[in-house]
Amino acid sequence: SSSEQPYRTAFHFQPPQNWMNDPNGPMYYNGVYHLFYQYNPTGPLFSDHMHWAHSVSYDLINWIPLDLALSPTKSFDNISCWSGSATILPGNKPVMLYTGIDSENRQVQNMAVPKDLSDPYLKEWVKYTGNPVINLPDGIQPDDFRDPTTAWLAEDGKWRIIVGSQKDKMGIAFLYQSEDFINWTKFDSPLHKVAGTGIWECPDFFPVWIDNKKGVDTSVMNLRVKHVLKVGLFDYAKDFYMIGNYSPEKENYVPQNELTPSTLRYDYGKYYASKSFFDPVKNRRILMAWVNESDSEADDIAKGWSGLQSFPRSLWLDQNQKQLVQWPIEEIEMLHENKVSILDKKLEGGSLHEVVGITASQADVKISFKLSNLEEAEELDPSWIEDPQLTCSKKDASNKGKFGPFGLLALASNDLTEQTAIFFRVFKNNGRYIVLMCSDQSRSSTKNGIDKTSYGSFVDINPQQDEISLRTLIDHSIIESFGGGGKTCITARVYPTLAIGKEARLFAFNNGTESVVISELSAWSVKKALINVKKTISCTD
Ligand code: DQQ
Repeated sequence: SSSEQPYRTAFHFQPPQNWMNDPNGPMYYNGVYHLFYQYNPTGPLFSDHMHWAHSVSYDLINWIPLDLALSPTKSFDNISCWSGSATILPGNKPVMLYTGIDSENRQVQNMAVPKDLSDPYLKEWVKYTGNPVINLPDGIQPDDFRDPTTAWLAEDGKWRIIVGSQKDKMGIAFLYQSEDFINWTKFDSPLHKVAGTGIWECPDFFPVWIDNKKGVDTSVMNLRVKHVLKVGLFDYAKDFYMIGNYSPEKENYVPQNELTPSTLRYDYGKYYASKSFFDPVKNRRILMAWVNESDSEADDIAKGWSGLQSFPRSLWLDQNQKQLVQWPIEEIEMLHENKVSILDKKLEGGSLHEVVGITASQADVKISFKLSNLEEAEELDPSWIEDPQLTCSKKDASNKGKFGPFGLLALASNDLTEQTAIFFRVFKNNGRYIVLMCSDQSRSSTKNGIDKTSYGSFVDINPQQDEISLRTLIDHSIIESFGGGGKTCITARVYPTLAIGKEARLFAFNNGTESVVISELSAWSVKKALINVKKTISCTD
């Protein structure tokens, strides 16, 4: 029941029990969305024998659980079936490439196809008997070669994929080509590589339109697109991305921003091993990611499960062409109820305003703030820029500034001892203004033994012109926040002990000395979705 399992989610994807990590092979096929994921069917911790579990959906909200799609059974994958991606081949034929850990403990790339294309759910998957289709390259360690991407079709009529790797701490995206999806040859130069970044996990490579928010199918190549290369840096457990130009003639990728630990990230909280796919129904690119736990292994064993998928986001290139923008998919509106709104409400320095009338443990909240007299803002100390996450933990929600901290207190207990604060602070910097966004978990739970690290980053908005907006999805133990219309995203895991279920409260707060105006707040309760609930047919039905 929910009182024994206060951290299970209502609209974030999770299996009924056990360990889940990366999303695998997400795709749309013949009216159905498919999500496969890394799964340990035997318990709540990661295992030496990973499987692909499988669920399908008609709306990306409600999910039907199916049998395991891939299990470690053959010499080419009998230790584990690790992450991989889907490609829809001409003639509307889906195919999966995935990493197998073979009987010799080597990472190799394998292929699998649906057994029966007329089965609407593609329940059974057949491994190609000639696997592996790609062996370990010379000079690469056997455990440093994994996570093939969705393929794109080049103008020469051959497919391309990249596979993540490293050599001497140089992160590498190896580039392969194939005419038939079975025989693959490696290009001498990788698509991209960066020294010192360690292994690149779950790379993703896809085009985005330079001038609109729609999605682009993975093989589209023209002057109106730029290409995103996303890599998961294992050493940081974060997904970083570059935006740049891919030139198929030269088979290389020239990013406009280099990959460093302080470069662009999909999300500045917990968000890893993400994968995107093109949704032809709504012409958008959808992104999902693994959001792991912040509690202890003992906690995971006690609750019997570990890991969530982020709520699906659509993503596109920002107008300034320098970063991506992400936003929860519009299907969330199917689950909205009890809308409450507030207009033009002044929040004095040091004040709170409770949002009543919704279920605060299961909510979707949009709030925007208007600031005047910006000249009063605090002067920025340049050292605060280098590491915004650190700045957020030093200047936490209790640290009074001038403009900020102001934002939301989510999953707050009656006496406010428990609260997760998602907030902004505005600084003056050489006559201009910069906006810091933080998610402060330090008071999220009275429980110990939980990682309560604060997260933060800057939001590329100009408060002289724009309102400062925040959207936050709250779902029992996950809080996903989108600042500046999705320019900066922060996902956190929290485990309140008092602010659970009906006890949880939600506030707008301003702990700065300057007042701010809530120009608009809209909040909804979010209904429970049907996620991986096994339908049992009984006589009383
Ligand atoms: N998880 C998979 C790997 C991948 C890693 C194994 C990323 O294929 O590199 O479960 O979380």
